Amino acid sequence: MPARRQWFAATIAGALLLTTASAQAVGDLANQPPIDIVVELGRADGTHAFVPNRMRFETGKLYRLILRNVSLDPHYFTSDEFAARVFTRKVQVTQRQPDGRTVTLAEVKGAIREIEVYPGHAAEWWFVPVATGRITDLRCGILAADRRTHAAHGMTGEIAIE
Ligand SMILES: [Cu+2]
Repeated sequence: MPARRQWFAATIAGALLLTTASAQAVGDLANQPPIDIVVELGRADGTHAFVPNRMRFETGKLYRLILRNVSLDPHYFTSDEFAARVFTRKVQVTQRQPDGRTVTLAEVKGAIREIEVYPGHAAEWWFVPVATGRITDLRCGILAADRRTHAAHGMTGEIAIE
């Protein structure tokens, strides 16, 4: 390739790279395709737990945290530390149809601190983490039959935002 043409090709490649880089830098962070994370609330055998009870997120990425209650008890997903470190785009209340499709019943916008999901149902928390930290206050505060909280029965969790 002649030197002049090589220079031209390199300049075009450089310009394309620059365009791509700046497009990523100024993009709307809440409008990127979401990364799906599923957390089950409670177990089918009646154990009070978050499954998994350790989560990891990265700042700047959009997540769709699917909270699925697979038990016969209502459960909370409560974490003040987590709520303080994310930008919430929306929360969607969803319902599985008999044909397997999931439809959205409601969309809630604004700052969210906790979500309660009823037995057999699910909610989706769409958010972008904006601050890092190791979060240890994830819990479910619902009282069990023995008047102790689900958290006291082990329904707690840890979240890392990196
Ligand atoms: Cu619970």
